[in-house]
Parts: sequence; C-alpha cells; structure tokens
Amino acid sequence: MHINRALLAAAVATVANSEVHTVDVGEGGLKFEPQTLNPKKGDTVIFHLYPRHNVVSGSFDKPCEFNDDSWFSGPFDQTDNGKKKYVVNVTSEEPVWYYCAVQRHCQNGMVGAWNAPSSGNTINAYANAAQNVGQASTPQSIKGGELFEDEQIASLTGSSPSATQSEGFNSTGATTTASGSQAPSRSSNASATESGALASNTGAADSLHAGSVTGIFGVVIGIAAWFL
Ligand SMILES: [Cu+2]
Repeated sequence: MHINRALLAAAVATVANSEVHTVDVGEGGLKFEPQTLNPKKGDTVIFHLYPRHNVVSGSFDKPCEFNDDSWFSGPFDQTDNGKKKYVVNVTSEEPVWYYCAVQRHCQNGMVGAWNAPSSGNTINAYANAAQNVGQASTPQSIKGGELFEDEQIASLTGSSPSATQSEGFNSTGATTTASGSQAPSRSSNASATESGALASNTGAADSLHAGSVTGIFGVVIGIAAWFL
C-alpha cells in the first residue's frame, strides 16, 4: 500500500492535537510542581520522578490511599535514575487526586491533583486531610501508565510526527517486553481513549502501534477521499 508521506504527516498532525503536561515529582522537596493542572480528556501527563519519590492516584475521600482505579508510577528505582518518565493518559475531566507514597511524604503535603475544584474539595482540603492519615499505601507495581524515555515520549506525543511510524514503536516494544515485570498490564480505565490513535499512548506498544495505524489510516482515507 502506498500512502503519500506528506499526506500521512498531515494526518498525524491532525490527530495529534492534544496537550502534553509535565509534572516534576520531588525535584525541590516534598512537592509536585505544578501542584495542580487542568488537563483535558485526551491530553497526556508526564511525571518526571526525582530520587526516591513516586506518584499514586487515589480518591479525595481517602488521601494517601490507592484503590482499584489507581495508577502508579512504580518506585523511583525502576526509572533508570529518572531517565524514564511516567506517562499517563487523561481519560476524563473529573478531578484526579494523587500523592507520593514514600514514607510520610503524602502526610507532609506531597499531593497534587488534576482538575481540582476551586471550592469545596480543593487541593488544600485534600492536603489537610492527608495530614491525618496513618500510613500511605503503595500499589504492588506500575499500573495505569507507562515508563518512557524522552525520545519515546517525543514520538508518542507527536512533537516529531515522522517518528510515529512502526519502527519507533517496535523498538519501544522490545524495551518494554525485555523489562519483564515492568511491562504494564493494560489498564481498563485507559481504554476509553484507545480508539483515538495517538491518544493511546499508555497502552502496550503493540496495541499502540495498531491503534495509531488504524486511527491514521482512517484519517488518511478521509483526506484522500476529499482530494481524489
Ligand atoms: Cu515523595
């Protein structure tokens, strides 16, 4: 099948209109920077872990505690000294609360949120409630997102559209598979955006590739139909 490369690039650019947000995890003490952000559905959040910190999502009502829907970066030890960043898809615009599960970091204010209300259940209310928690809980292993190096992130987020071809994803897949226990199981709550081509970047590499190709193919057909 011959697809005009320029056409393909245009298609990728059309699909990749979501935003990428970066959060530093413990770079300057017990905090997420920025502490809050307001991502849209389909956006991507990249957590850059600094030594010994991690990030776990939970509910507002139970600060410092994970639940069945939580995502977790895994321990800092598995990030190749911070080189690999934890990438999570934003699948809704409901508030999402998170904390660092190391020692008493959560109780001491290392909490953050997406789309936190400005009154009522605020980030400050969450942080205050966290102070009274006995012990933070930590999921067993990474879930809900994936660890990627900068190069892989660039190709996933479309900042380098030409890199979204299969070669890039195949090399990602090899790395992920080789790491064994780090290979994340596909999170059910990430599936909502999986049909969205490049939005599917928390998925397993193979599926990701398939999803991108399917999505791009659809757009290419659409564009081709328009021109031909
Ligand atoms: Cu921490």
